[in-house]
Amino acid sequence: MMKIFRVIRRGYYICYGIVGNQVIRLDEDPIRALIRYYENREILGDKVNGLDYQMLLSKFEINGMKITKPLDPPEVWGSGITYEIARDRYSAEGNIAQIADKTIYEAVYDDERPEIFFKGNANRCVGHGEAIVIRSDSEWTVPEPELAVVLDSNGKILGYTIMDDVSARDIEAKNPLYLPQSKIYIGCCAFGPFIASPDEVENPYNLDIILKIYRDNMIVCESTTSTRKMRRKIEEQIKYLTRDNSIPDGTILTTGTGIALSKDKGLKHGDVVEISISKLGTLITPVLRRDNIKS
Ligand code: DO4
Ligand code: MG
Repeated sequence: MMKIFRVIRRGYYICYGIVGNQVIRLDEDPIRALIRYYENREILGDKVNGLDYQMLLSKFEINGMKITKPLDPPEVWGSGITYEIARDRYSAEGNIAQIADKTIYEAVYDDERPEIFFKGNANRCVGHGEAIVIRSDSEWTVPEPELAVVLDSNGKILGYTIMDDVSARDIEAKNPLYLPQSKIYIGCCAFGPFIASPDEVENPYNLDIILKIYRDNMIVCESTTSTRKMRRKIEEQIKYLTRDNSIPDGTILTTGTGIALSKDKGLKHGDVVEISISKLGTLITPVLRRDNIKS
């Protein structure tokens, strides 16, 4: 059982593994370390004493070490409308396109083929304690708290993590052809705080997900769901992602949201989003609005 996290210190990445109570400074990059662990349960590195990992997660930065995203995903993909509630909420917002007598969201929910979309790459993602972004042209951007899997190039699950599929819902609601603009931009995606090896999680279909949004230190939105409600199984999502499509080692697939916030629950500049998933910890990210960021 292993968890991997990464820090930046003096401009360099350092990658750590947690095995039981031991912290190990890993000898290789996190994707190689996850593959090695997956293939033969081996971890290369040296034990470290005195690194208070829990403190680092709660303070984001200690002793010149700043926690960051646990790896640099070469590609991030998303699945959509994998929960009934997402189908219903997405279908209810505005003048939604139809296929025959169903909204496009009802149609994709019922179809054999899932919705799979490109979400970005490493430079669009942030980690624990780093800011997610509201686009300057969006008035309704929401967090989507999701279980995500880290894959190798054969589609094998190397690990699990929390992902926030931050989405400019108004842009997609206006016209579904705008989906890439609602989903892909700098700061559109957060994940971490760590990657857990599959044996840490055991059953990915029994995890509680809690979302909290803080504004001026008060909770302004709180919602919960469980991966028990995921209708589209992860293996099925991976099957479609990898069909006639090669993915590099370390690709992340985020498995869809079971919490779909309405228009009055959109994010605002200065909010803080907190997402917890059983066995995967808590991912905390401040929120910046692009046109409020001073360059
Ligand atoms: O087109 C809709 C995207 C839905 C989505 O991201 C989700 O269900 O999580
Ligand atoms: Mg999503």
